[in-house]
Amino acid sequence: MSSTTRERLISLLSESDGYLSGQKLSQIIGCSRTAVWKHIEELRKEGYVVEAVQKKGYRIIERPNNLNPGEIKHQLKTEKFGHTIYYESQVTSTQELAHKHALDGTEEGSIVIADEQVSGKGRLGRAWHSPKGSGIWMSIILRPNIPPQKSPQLTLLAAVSVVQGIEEVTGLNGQIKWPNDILIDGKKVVGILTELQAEADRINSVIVGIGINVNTPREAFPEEIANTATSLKVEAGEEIERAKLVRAILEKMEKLYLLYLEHGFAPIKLLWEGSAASLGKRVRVRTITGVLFGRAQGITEEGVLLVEDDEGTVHRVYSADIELPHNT
Ligand code: BTX
Repeated sequence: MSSTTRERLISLLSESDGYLSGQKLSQIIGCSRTAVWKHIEELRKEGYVVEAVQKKGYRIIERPNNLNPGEIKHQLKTEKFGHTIYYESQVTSTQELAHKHALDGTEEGSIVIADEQVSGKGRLGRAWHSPKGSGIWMSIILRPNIPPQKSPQLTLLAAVSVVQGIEEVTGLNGQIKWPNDILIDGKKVVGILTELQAEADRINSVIVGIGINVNTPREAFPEEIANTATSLKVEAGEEIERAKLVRAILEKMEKLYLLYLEHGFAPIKLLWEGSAASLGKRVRVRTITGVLFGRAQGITEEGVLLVEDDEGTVHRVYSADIELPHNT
């Protein structure tokens, strides 16, 4: 079944109050009733429970917890974000694929999303554990007209959007650890990786990669992250609908992105500070040049972290890993 027919069928059945007859569906979609029936069978194979009642028609009574474009687009309230979706059941890394689509000129707000990544990327060549079916592994393509040195601000913007999306869908309160981790109860539930396609003074595209442990069971984390990672399901105590969370994040992110383009970083900075885990606290800062201890004072208008050491010198930290007191 072509993905557009599937998307149409899912949204028609989802938006209808009651049953929709095979005849009506075939008229709207423009295919035979037998073709509609075949499409319904395909949906069932994907995990939809579709009730069929004689003389009335079809009705979806249960949806699978999947990330198919039709599921994400159903009820998506954005102008642009998520309107083009490249979905794959398995990829090496959604970042890799997003770079290709960005080069090919895909529209701003396009997303690449996968059910599984076999070599998910973290920062600095690290790996991101991205098992099948339990997370959100997604890359969003942006084309802001800003100088390349401002691009770290988009990582912070993405972090705020994800915190807002998580709160709306699960009620959980994420805390942002500068620059790109979201923690719940001190454990990492989200990682964000921002990459650029740019010339010296001009951005062609920014690829914002977001990895969220959504329904990962506690025991499914590999040993090396078992004590530092958590999932929304573990924290909320219930299964979370992934497509709904993707929608919420896209909606929040589009709003903040438009605000950012119009008013700059200042309003984003305020929101970011409101969810920051490290501000005012003693932190250990690991950069490529060494380790620094001090108090995280805040972030600058550019998104740079300010850390005051024990001698009272304030350091500007552009890129580093931060450790908070309870895990130092
Ligand atoms: P990071 O370098 O800050 O974090 C990577 C570190 O986090 C790893 O070294 C490991 O200790 C730990 N870790 C690995 N996997 C997980 C996990 N699932 N949950 C919690 N902790 C973990 C963070 O990098 C940026 C991650 C971005 C991931 C997204 S997914 C979509 C997109 N595609 C892609 O390949 N990467 C991004």
